Amino acid sequence: MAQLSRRDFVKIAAGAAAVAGGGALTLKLFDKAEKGRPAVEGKKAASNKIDYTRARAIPTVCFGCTTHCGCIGWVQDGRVRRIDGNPFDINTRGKICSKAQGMIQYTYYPERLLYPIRRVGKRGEGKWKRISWDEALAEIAGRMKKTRESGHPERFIFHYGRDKTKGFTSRFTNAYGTPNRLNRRSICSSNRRAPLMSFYGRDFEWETQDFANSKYIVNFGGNPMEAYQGGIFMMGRMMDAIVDNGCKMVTFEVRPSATASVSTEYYPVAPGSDGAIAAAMGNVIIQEGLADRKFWDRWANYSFDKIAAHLEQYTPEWAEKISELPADVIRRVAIEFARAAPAATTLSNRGSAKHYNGPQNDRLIRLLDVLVGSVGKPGGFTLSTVRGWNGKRYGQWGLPAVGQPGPKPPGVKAFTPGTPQFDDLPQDVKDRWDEFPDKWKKKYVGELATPMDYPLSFHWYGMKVGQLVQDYIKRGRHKVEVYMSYVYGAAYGYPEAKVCREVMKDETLIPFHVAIDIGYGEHSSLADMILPEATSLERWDGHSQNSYALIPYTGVRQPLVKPLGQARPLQDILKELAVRIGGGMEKYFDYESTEEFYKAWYKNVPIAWPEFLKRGFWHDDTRSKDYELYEQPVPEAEMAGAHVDDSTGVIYKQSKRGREVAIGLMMGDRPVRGFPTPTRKIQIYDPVWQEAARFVGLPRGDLSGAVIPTWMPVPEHLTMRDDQLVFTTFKWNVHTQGRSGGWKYAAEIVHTNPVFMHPETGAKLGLDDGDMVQVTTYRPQGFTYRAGETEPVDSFQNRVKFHSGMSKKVVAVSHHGGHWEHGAIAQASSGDLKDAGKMAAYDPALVKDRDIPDNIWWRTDRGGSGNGVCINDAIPINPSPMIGGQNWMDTVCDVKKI
Ligand SMILES: Nc1nc2c(c(=O)[nH]1)N[C@H]1C(S)=C(S)[C@@H](COP(=O)(O)OP(=O)(O)OC[C@H]3O[C@@H](n4cnc5c(=O)[nH]c(N)nc54)[C@H](O)[C@@H]3O)O[C@H]1N2
Ligand SMILES: Nc1nc2c(c(=O)[nH]1)N[C@H]1C(S)=C(S)[C@@H](COP(=O)(O)OP(=O)(O)OC[C@H]3O[C@@H](n4cnc5c(=O)[nH]c(N)nc54)[C@H](O)[C@@H]3O)O[C@H]1N2
Ligand code: SF4
Ligand SMILES: [Mo]
Repeated sequence: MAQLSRRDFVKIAAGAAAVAGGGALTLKLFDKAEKGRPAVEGKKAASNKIDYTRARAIPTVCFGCTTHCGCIGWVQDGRVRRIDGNPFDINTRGKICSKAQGMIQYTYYPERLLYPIRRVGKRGEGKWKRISWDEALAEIAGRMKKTRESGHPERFIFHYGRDKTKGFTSRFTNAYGTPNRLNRRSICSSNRRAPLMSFYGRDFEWETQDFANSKYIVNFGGNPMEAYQGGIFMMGRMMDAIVDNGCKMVTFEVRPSATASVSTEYYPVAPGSDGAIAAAMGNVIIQEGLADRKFWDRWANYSFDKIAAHLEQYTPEWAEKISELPADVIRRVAIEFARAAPAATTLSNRGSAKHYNGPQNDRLIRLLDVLVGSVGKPGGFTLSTVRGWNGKRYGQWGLPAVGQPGPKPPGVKAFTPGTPQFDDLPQDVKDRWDEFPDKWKKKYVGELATPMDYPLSFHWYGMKVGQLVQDYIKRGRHKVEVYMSYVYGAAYGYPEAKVCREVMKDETLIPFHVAIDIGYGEHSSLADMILPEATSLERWDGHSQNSYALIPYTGVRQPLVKPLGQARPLQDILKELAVRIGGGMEKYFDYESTEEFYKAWYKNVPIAWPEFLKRGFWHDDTRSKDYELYEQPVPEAEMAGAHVDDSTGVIYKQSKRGREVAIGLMMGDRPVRGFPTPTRKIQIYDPVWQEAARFVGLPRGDLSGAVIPTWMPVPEHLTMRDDQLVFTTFKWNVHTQGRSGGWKYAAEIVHTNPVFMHPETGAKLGLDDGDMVQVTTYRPQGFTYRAGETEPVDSFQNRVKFHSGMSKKVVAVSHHGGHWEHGAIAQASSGDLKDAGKMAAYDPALVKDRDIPDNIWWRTDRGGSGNGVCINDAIPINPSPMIGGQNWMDTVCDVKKI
C-alpha cells in the first residue's frame, strides 16, 4: 500500500471532519508535527486535553461564521479547551463544523489584540502605541459629541459586517441620531433577498426548505455542504433525505463543490445561466401538464395562461445553447421535480444570484416551487415562521415577542428639504427629489444608507450598497467625521478592495477611524485607534433565526470565560460611549449589566433564565410545524375592526400607531393569513421592479426591471472573446471569509488558493497543471459602476490546478488567500510575531505556541506554496441595477502563463 504523507493525511482527515461535523475537531494537527520534539514551556497549558471530571460544559452560540450554531464549550482551569455541538439546538441537531474551533484560536491567539492602541505613524504605516481605555473613550466620545452637536450626527458612521447584539447597535446609532449603521448585505446576499421579498414578502434570512422530507431537490449553485448561511442545518437533513428517503438532489454548479459531490446528479453549467435553465424547466412543467393549477390559481397573483405564454419562448433546446446543459436533462429533471412535488424544492444562493442577471435568475428559480405547488408543503419550499404570519402572538422568527427592553430611542427621521442633512446632499440628489416616488422619500436618509440610484436596496428594508460606501465618500456624496468599523474586513475582502484602502487612508475623507476588532486585520490596520473586543467565547449576544425544524426556537450566547487582557465586549464599549457623549443618549443604556439587558430581551421565553442558560436553547415543541401558514385563518377576534378591500380581498386593520396594515386575505368567505406581501399572494407580478427601473434610468432592453420573472443574459458574457474566461470565486469548508486566516488548523489544511480550471481549458491556453499564471480582469458591460471601461481592473498570479469537474468556461479561485495582516499564520511569515502582526500590543505571555515559529511548513522560505493571493483587488465593484447586490461571479478575465 502506498504510504500517505503526513500532508495527505491532514488533507483527507480534515476534509472528513469538516463535512461530518458532529463534535469537535479531534485531530491534532500542528502540535504533532514533529514527533519527539522536546516539550516547550507553556505547551501543556496550550494543549486541548480535557479532564472531563473537572471540565465544565457551558453552552453558547458559535461566531465562526454566519450560521451561528449552538455549541458547548468545555472549560477547564479557566480556559476553553474544546467546542462541541449542542444537542438542544434543534437546527443543528447537535452538529457543528471544524471551524467552530476557530473561536478557541481567536481567544488564545498569540497575536490577539488585548489593549486599546493608537496610531503613531502615518495611517496604515503600522506604528502603534498602547493607550488606556479612558484615553481612547475620551477621545472618541469627544469627537462624537462634537459631531452630534454640530447638527450633523449622520457624519458618524457605524460600519459592521456581522452584528449579533440583536438591536444593541441600532439602539446606539438611533440614540445618537445617525442613519448610517451600514452593513454588508449587498456583498453577501441582497440579490437573493430582493427576489424573495418581492415574491413572498419575507426573505427568511436564508431559505428554509423542509429538506428532511424532500423527495427532490434542485440546487442552483448553493453550497451548503461547505458554506451557505445555514449549511450545518441543511446538510444533515439533506443527507438523511438522500440516504433514508430516496431523495434525489440535482446540483447545477460551475465547479465540483462539496455539495455537487454528494448530490445524486451534478452538472457543470455555463456561469450566469441558471435563470435560463429554470425558465426552460418551468416551460416543460407547464407543457407536460404537471403544474399544480389549483395552487397557482389560489395563490399566485398572475394569470396561469399568461405565465404559460411567457415561458413558451424558453425551450430546453434554447436553454441548452445558453447553459451547455443538455436539453434532455433539463426536460427530465423538470418532469421528475414536478412528479415529486409537493415534496420537491429548489435551492439557490450566491451561485445563481451574484450575477448581473442574478435577481431575475432567482425569480425564475422561485417560480418553479410555485408552479408545482410545493410552497409551504412537507418536503417543499417551506417558509419558517416570521413576523406577519401569526399576527401578534409571535414576533419575528415566530418567537414569543423577544426584543429589546425599553425605553427604546426613536428611529432616525427621513431627510426632508430644509434640514441641515438635506442641505448636505449632493446636488444631483436634490435635483431629482421631486421625481423621487413618495414611498421612497419616506425612507430616504442619505446616500450611504439609502442610495437613490438603488431604491430596491431600501424598498423592503435596509440592505445598503456596501461596496460603494468608500467610493461615495471619495466622490463627495457624503461627509464623514467619525467612522467606526466592527467585525468588518472590507480592505481585504470587498470587491476592488484597493478603492476602500485608498479612501480609508485619506485623512481628509475619513478624519477619524476607530476599529473594534479582536485582532489586527487589514481593515483595522487602517484605523487611528483599535479597540480590542472580547471574543465570542467571552461575551453576551442575542440569537434568533428561522429553523429547519419549522418550529420557533432561540438560543443565547453567554460568556464562557472572562475577557483576556483588557478586551471588552462591544456592548460595554457602546454603553460607556453613550454615557460620555450624553445629551440624552445615556438614558437608553440605563440597565445594570449586559446580562440584565439580554435577560430582558428574552423575557417572554417560557423557561427560567438559569435553565435557559444551562441548556443554551429553547424551542416551542407545543407548536405544529410551519406548514401552509398562508392557509391559517385570521382569528375572529382579530377580524373585529378590520375592513376588506373589495377589489383585492385584502383585509386591513389599523395598527397601534394608526397605520393601515394588511393582516390577511379573503378566500371566498374565509379570512386567511396569506403571504406577507402587499397583495397577500405570491407576487409573480411585481410592478416595483419596473418602477425602480424607470426611476434609475435603466436603458431600454435591459430586462433587470421586468415585472414578471424573465431571462436576461449577463451583457459582458455575450461580448467576451473565445479565449477569455469567467473568473468565479467560492468558499472553502474550513475557512470563513477574512477571519480565519490565523486559525492554525484551518490554515494548515488550506493555505493557498490556486486557479482551478478544466484540463481542456488549460490545454487550450497552453497550460500544464501547476503552471504559474497571471489572471487579468475587466470591467462589466451592463448598467453599473464604471461599466464599459476597457482598462483592466487588476491582475493577480498563482498556480493552476486542473480539475475535470469544472465548467470549461470558468476559472475558480477561492476567497481567504493572501492576507498581509492577521498575524504570522495568515501570512505564512517567519513567525516573528511582533514583526508579522505589526502589533504594538500583543501579549508576550501568550506566546507559548511553538507551532508558529516552528511549523508553518507552507512558508515560501521553507519551499512551500506560501499563503496564496488576495484576489479581491481584481474583482470589479459591480452592483446589480436598482438593488446594488455585488455581482461577484461575472468577471471576464484573461489567463496567461508567466
Ligand atoms: N465554510 C464557510 N462557510 C460559510 C462562509 C465561509 O466563508 N466559509 N461564509 C458564509 C457566508 S457570509 C455566506 S454569504 C455563505 C455563502 O454560501 P454559498 O452561496 O453557498 O457559497 P459561495 O461559495 O459564496 O458560492 C456558492 C457557489 O456558487 C458557485 N457558482 C459560481 N457561479 C455560478 C453560476 O453561475 N451558477 C451556479 N449554479 N453556481 C455558480 C461557486 O462555484 C460556489 O461554489 O456561506 C456562509 N458559510
Ligand atoms: N473573493 C471573494 N470575496 C468575498 C466573498 C467570496 O466568496 N469571494 N464572499 C463575500 C461575503 S459573502 C461576505 S459576507 C464578506 C465578508 O467579509 P469580511 O467582512 O472580511 O468578513 P469576516 O470574516 O466576517 O471578517 C471581518 C473581520 O472581523 C474581525 N472579527 C472577527 N470576529 C470578530 C469578533 O468577534 N469581534 C470583532 N470586533 N471583530 C471580529 C476580523 O478581524 C475579520 O477580519 O466577504 C465577501 N468577500
Ligand atoms: S457552521 Fe459556522 S457557526 Fe456553525 S459551527 Fe461551523 S463555524 Fe460555527
Ligand atoms: Mo456572505
